[in-house]
Amino acid sequence: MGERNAAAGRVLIVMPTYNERQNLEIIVGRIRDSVPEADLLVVDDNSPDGTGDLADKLAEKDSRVQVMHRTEKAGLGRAYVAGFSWALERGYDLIVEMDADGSHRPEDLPKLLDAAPEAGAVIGSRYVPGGTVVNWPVSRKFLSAGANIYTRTMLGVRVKDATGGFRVYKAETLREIDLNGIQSAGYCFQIDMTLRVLQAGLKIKEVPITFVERERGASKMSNSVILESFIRVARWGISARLHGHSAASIRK
Ligand SMILES: Nc1nc2c(ncn2[C@@H]2O[C@H](COP(=O)(O)OP(=O)(O)OP(=O)(O)O)[C@@H](O)[C@H]2O)c(=O)[nH]1
Ligand SMILES: [Mg+2]
Repeated sequence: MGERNAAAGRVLIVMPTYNERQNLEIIVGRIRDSVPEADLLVVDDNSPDGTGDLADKLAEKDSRVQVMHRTEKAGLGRAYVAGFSWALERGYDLIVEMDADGSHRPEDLPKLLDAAPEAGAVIGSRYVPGGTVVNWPVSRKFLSAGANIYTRTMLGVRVKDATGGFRVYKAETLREIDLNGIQSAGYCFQIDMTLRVLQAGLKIKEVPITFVERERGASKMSNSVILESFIRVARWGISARLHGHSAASIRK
């Protein structure tokens, strides 16, 4: 494993957190076991439950863990943009997106990293053969499946899990993208990034994962996050179609 990632280059996992105190230590331990050679950046939005302080304590014990403290809850999209810029400034070769709530299993990460050379970005996918979701209520399954079908239809993307947030980007892919131009704050950020990678003319590879519903802490999914996504995707899709394209086929 060490050899593989040494060949692929330096890996940084960017992990946004908001009130994940109950999850953080467990997930960091699992990351250490699964990908010991990767560095981790926790991007905390001043969580009221003290996640940021706990992250500092973990960072004191482990030089591979770093913490970025931001002042207020501004959405996972903004946290990722800040984390990506941090990674590029420090010369990382592969940048990972991963939730702190245990839904993205660190044990799947070696598989995603192995696929990284084949594409501009790798998505850990729930909706390709072999991918699964564990412990989701029917309502949540509907929301996610519906969001993906809507996105694929509106934008003309073939990616099966365009909203998935367990990903690996090559640094050169992130350099091709205007990160500071990204407005999407919530999970719409994932769709935004999918579109931008395709519009840069790069390939996306989907690798099956097992997605597990969080066991501890509260979801940050909200109606406003869903609405943001619905409106932005409609705007991108309709404006591209008015110009006679699908959004994914526009080259930027
Ligand atoms: N820094 C930061 N992190 C956030 C913010 N919102 C969510 N997160 C983190 O982003 C990750 C995903 O958030 P979740 O609440 O699990 O949202 P989700 O995965 O879209 O929804 P569920 O499937 O219901 O869990 C978690 O690690 C959160 O702590 C935010 O505003 N700022
Ligand atoms: Mg989650």
